[in-house]
Amino acid sequence: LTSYFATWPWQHWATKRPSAAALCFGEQTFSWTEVAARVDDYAQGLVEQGVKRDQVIAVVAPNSIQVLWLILAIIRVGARYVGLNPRSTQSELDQQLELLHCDYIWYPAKTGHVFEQYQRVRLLPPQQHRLVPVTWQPTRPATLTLTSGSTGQPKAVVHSAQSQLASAEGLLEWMDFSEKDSWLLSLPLFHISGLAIVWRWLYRGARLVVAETAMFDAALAAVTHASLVPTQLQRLLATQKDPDSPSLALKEVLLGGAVIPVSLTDQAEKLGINCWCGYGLTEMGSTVTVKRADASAGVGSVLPNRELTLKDGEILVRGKTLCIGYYRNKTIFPVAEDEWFATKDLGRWLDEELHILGRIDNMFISGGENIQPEEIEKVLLTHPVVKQAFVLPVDDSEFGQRPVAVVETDKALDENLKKGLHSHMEAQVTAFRRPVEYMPLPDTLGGGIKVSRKRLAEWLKKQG
Ligand code: 4YB
Repeated sequence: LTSYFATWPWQHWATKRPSAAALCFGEQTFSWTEVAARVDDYAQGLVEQGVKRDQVIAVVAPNSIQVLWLILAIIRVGARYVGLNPRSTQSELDQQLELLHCDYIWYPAKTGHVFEQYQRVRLLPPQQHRLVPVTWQPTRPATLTLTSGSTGQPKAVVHSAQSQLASAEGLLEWMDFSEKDSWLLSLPLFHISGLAIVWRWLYRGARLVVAETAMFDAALAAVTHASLVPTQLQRLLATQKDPDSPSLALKEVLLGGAVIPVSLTDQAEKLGINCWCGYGLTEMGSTVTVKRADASAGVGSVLPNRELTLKDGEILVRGKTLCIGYYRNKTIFPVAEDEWFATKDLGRWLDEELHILGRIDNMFISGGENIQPEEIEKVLLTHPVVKQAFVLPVDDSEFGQRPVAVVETDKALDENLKKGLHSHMEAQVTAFRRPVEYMPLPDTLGGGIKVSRKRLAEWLKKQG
């Protein structure tokens, strides 16, 4: 195994380009020397609080510069970082923390949650100056990332620095990201898409921009690079219609996590933003396939350091970016039975590019016919007012199950629009696949980085 750096990546850059700007937070800029010094300080602070190698530290917080310092310091002491979504309910967090058996927890002063059983750590400067006795070992477990899958049962995916640097290396062979460029920390550090930004920054020795929520839009206009889920890009394009909005420095946007409508990338490209359409997953350290946006709805071809094959329509993946395993009961279990990891995603090659057809476990049966919800969602998304669309089954005495559409629209979803949507579908979708009803996506379920189908289904059940 080749290793990317001979020492901690921040130490490498502190030696190579000590005064280059590495990290920007509001008005503050840290050079690589300053980043390396801070990480060592906070790492020493963790050691003084009792943190040891291989221990697990859970962080329940939205993105902030503190969370970034914590992640780097945790890795520096040979411990393991796991981020939890602070918008989860108490019972979800309790379930996740139980799975993780974490040794310590960090959360901001203001929290709506209770974490009585867990010992709290702080981000403290060291009391004594002594170097943390852990050397750079790129293959040791460094981060745990929760992924819920379809069942909603969380799994903790373990990655090493090596697997995530391999992910960064492959992507940056295709996508330009120079030392002078800045990538906004535009996705949560408790999700693989946010962590992947940190590893690309470390791999390249470029600039990372961390913004408070209130400054997010301004920061997004000022950086050169960002990773966005399609709904974030949609929001950005909407703000650009305001003549007072700041002009964009944004050159490259990496999209992923959900279906990326061609109409969306068309609009962004017209504003001069180079859009990259990706398909990725937590187990592979984010992006697996990618392409520059074009007229087709595919997700491009396989990046270096990854391999992909189809088996009975299912996407299987492997390679240097594959995680070490799943963490439970204080043990790391392998993710793949035979070296290939089965994604549960259905895919197809069309003109040398991968197309994602949907998830195997979203499929349902209506009157004896298979229905793949994503197929219907794709058609809904071609309607000009539809911004997000989800098709879910509802129980039906005659058909077993029938499709219902939950949509986010530009205009109010009144009877008129419902009729419009129905005729849009009538023209393109066979009768048994057409939604029997259209409902507005509730605000409480539409935010965040990914809409949970499990939560949507629970909400739908309550609607009667
Ligand atoms: C898709 C999909 C697609 C994933 N079409 N379904 O750095 C990045 O690659 C990045 C940049 C911007 C936004 C997101 C990312 C990601 O990492 C996304 C990775 C991700 O979503 N991981 S996940 O474990 O939470 O979910 C994986 C699942 O998401 C896949 O198994 C697919 O079902 C789905 N998905 N990209 C359609 N382009």
